[in-house]
This record gives sequence, structure tokens and C-alpha cells, in this order.
Amino acid sequence: MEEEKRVLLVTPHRAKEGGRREYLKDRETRSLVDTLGYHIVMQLSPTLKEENRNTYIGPGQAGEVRDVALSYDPDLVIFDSCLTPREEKNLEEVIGYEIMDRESLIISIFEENAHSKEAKLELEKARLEYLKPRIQNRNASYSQQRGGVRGAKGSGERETELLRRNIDRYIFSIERELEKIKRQREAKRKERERSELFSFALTGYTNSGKSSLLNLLTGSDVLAEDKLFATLDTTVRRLMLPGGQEVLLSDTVGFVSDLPHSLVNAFSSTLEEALSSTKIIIVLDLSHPDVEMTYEVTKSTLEELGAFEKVALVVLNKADQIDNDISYSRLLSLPIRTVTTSVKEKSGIDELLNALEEITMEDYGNYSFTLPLGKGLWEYVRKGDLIKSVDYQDIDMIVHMRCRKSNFPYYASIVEKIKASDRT
Ligand SMILES: Nc1nc2c(ncn2[C@@H]2O[C@H](COP(=O)(O)OP(=O)(O)OP(=O)(O)O)[C@@H](O)[C@H]2O)c(=O)[nH]1
Ligand SMILES: [Mg+2]
Repeated sequence: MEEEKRVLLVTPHRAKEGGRREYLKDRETRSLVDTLGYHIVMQLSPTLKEENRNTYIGPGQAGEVRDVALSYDPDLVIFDSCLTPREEKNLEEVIGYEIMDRESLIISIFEENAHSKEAKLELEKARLEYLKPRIQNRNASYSQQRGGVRGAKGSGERETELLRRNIDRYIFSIERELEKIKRQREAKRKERERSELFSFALTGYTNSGKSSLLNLLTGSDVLAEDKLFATLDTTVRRLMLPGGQEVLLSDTVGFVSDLPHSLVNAFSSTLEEALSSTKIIIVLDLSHPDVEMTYEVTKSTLEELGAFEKVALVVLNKADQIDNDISYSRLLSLPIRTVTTSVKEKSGIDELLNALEEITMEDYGNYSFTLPLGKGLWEYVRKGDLIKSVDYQDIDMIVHMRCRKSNFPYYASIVEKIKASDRT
């Protein structure tokens, strides 16, 4: 087995950040590092006075990190901040150890969990875009060693340029491949939309139990694990509600606070697919010590994506391990409908299914159409809609239907056509 990497973790924080917030943020960073299977040998939390454009933290603080690094001799120093290439290079020079920043850390976790071709390509692209402005850092020592003719470009510099051009070319070919995959997916999505089934998307903070819920409800076997970002793709499954209504349920990539923008972009199309559903469900983890913050992050992410109005239900999951009763009662009084569940103990699942049914039904109406006897409507019934009963009278029959409200004009026009053709 590969030996566990030993890490010195640096979590810079601002003086004004409160103690609890800071503690929780640190906890999250530690679980990100943990998800990668790294071992934290020491953690330093320098206070940021003002951002230093050369080394991000102050020069004295950087020196302190170097001293601690020297005594622990870690494989890697992880900074819980997104560093510019310049800051990273300067810090590496002062500290003398390889540095990984928050963006690279999260990209690495995503890389470990990417299974589909699309997710793998998106990450390869994100990684290359991350590396491109940093090549010079990697090549700097090399070019210094070689020296070079004064005034002419050093061989290191030339190499950097060459590498950059190759990277550009490679990114371009990845983009072309991604375009192809997206077109195929778009076609599939359109097909699903045509099927007119009501659909729900599970969203929420990473590790809240979205995949576990999808598996329990639909008997699927999406990977559900106690690690961050276990899911990176969107999975869609059929679900039969208690009243016999069929709907679609999708599971997608989870959210986290301060998700680097490169990754938000990389996964925006995966998310879009999920968010094109009829309604959105937010899944929260009641065992999370700051479950209200995870709700806020989810809310603002959905708002940014213009999809928050679609939220119809908040599932308060992991009820078997409630961490904070006050947060729980505050969440219960959100202006959105809530259901409390535990996937682990399979509790609250009937209530959840009933809530989904009621939400679905709000979109449905009961309608009656009068048709000449013998002219059925059956062959025109769209997926998810239902003929409930038929009253046969002397010359007419009355068809009682339950259908999507948006489908009413469609049926009305068919009934008109049938009547017209009967008259002629
Ligand atoms: N105690 C408890 N654990 C749960 C419950 N539901 C899910 N889990 C556990 O929580 C962990 C995360 O579950 P997932 O279903 O992978 O969570 P997710 O929201 O899909 O996470 P990402 O895909 O990483 O965004 C797993 O270890 C589950 O077994 C629950 O009701 N109670
Ligand atoms: Mg998942």
C-alpha cells in the first residue's frame, strides 16, 4: 500500500472571524485533507493582518511555517486558501517544501472521485488550467541551473513557452471531446423532457446523504460513502409514488463553502442537468455541527444558478444523529416544507414519499372531457397522466382524467379534433 502522505496544514484566518466559525471551517478543511487519505502532522493558523501580495501571509509568519516544516519534515504543506501562482512560488521559496493550495486540494479530491468520462475530462481540463500559469514556477529552478546567454531567452523560458502551447492544444482537444458528450447528454435530456414526467433533483451540501436517499428510494446502487464529493455525476432514476404516480429523481454533485470557481465552471453543466428538473429537494445533514451554514451555502449556490425558486422541499436527514437541537428547530420553521428522515434507520421515508406525491399533485389537476361514445382518449394519454374513470351516457361519454396542468390544453385540443371529425 502507498504510504500515507504526511501533511503540514496551514489554515490562515482573518482576525475578525469568530471562534466557532473558524473551528468549523478548520474541521471542514481537515475532512477534505482526510478524504484524500493524508495524515496531518501539524496545523498552523496564522492570523491574516492584511493580505500580502508576495507571500499571502506575512513574511514573519512564512518564516514560522518554514521553521515548523523543518522540524516535522512533511511530504507536503497544504494551504487552506486559493493562492496566486506568484504567492505560491514565493512561499515555496521561503518554506522550502512543496505547497498545495485549496484549489489544488479540491481538484485532487474530485480527481479521485471522477468515474465518468465527462467528469474525468472536466477535471483534466481544470487541472491543466490550474497548472498552466504555474509552469514557470516549476521550471524556474531548472532555468537558473542552466543559466543561458545574456539577453537571449533562457532554455527554461523556451521550454515553458513550449509547454504552455502544448497545454493549450491539449485543453482545446479536451474541450472538443466535452462538446460531443454534452450534445449527447442534451439530446437525452430533451428526450426525458418530452416524456413529460415530473422530476425532482436532490441537491445539498456534500455528504448530506443524497446518494443514500436515492438508493433507498429507488433501489439503485449509486456510490454513497462517508467522504466528501463521492458523487460527481448526475444519475437519474424512476420512482413510483404511493398513489401510483411515476416521477424521476436525480442525484448530483454536492456543494461546499468556497468551492473554487474553476470547479464550479467544470460542473455547471452537470448541475444544470439536475436543475432542469421540475422541482428541487435540498437534503441537509442534521449531524453536521453547522447544518444551518450548509443550508445557507446550498441556498446561495442555487440562487446563483437561478434555481432556488424551484425548491419545494427540505429533507432534514440523519435524524438519528442530531447535533444541535436549536438549529434543528430553526430549520423546521423554514418557509419551505420540511420532512425529517434517517436513511440509516429508514425513518421518515413514508412521510417523504407522501410529501413528494403532494408536491407532484399540486402540478396536476382533475379534468373531465365529454366525447362522442366510442372515441377513446387512451392512445393520446401522456406519460404520468391517468384516466381515472369513464361515465358512459346515451350518446356521449365523460372521461375523468388526472393530468399535468400544463397538459390540459393538449388534451382539450385533441378532444376538439375528435369532436370535429365525428361531426363530419
Ligand atoms: N447516521 C446516518 N448516516 C447517514 C444517513 N444517511 C446517509 N448517511 C451516511 O452519510 C454518508 C454520506 O452519504 P452519501 O449518500 O454519500 O452523501 P452525498 O450527499 O451523496 O455526498 P456527496 O456525493 O459526497 O455529495 C455515508 O456514509 C452514509 O452512509 C443517515 O440518515 N444517518
Ligand atoms: Mg453522493
